[in-house]
Amino acid sequence: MKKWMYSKIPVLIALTAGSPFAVANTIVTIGEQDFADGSTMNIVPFMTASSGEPAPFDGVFIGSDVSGPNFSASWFFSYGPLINVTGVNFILGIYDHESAATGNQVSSFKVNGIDLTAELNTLFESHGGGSREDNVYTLALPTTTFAGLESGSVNISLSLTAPGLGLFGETAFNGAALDFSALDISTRQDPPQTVPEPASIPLLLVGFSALIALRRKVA
Ligand SMILES: [Ca+2]
Ligand SMILES: [Ca+2]
Ligand SMILES: [Ca+2]
Repeated sequence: MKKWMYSKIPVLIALTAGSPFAVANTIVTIGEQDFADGSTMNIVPFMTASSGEPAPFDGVFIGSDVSGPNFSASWFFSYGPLINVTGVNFILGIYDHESAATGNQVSSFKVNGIDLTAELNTLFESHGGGSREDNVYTLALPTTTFAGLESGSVNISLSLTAPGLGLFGETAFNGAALDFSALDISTRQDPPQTVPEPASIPLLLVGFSALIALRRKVA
């Protein structure tokens, strides 16, 4: 009768896992944020706080709730070209836009000519917008805007419409003012292409597999 005995030593394989790509954030801002979301103040403190910042973020009230016209402004971000944009947040601090009034207050919003009126209006209607209220909104821009954002030149245009809000209810026009605006741009950082990669050393540890046979002879 024969009896075989053998032992196993596990075979260890260390996989060379690919390291995830790093992500960098580029933040460009026009004007400076003077008020937190939900702040309510009269026009004079608002104008004073933003005085001296670049137009249209210089505290000047654009249009008029009572006599018109409606708010309309455009501004321009300029920064160096970027590559591999993976996400962009558009951030806006705006005063007295009055989305709390009935209907939609955003009549037009474009980023490099791409119409995002509905997207910004949904955000405006989601909260804030009381009379003399300053709100800060963050809108994640769709991928259709990324090519333009990689160019480093971004035109923003925003127009509002009535009704606004006044002491005696809704108004025939809707003026507003701007506190600040920013773009928070995420880019994927690929490994440098000019540096040769170190020789890949696959960590393959082959364990020993021993087979020990004991042969016994039964007498
Ligand atoms: Ca509204
Ligand atoms: Ca207004
Ligand atoms: Ca400001």
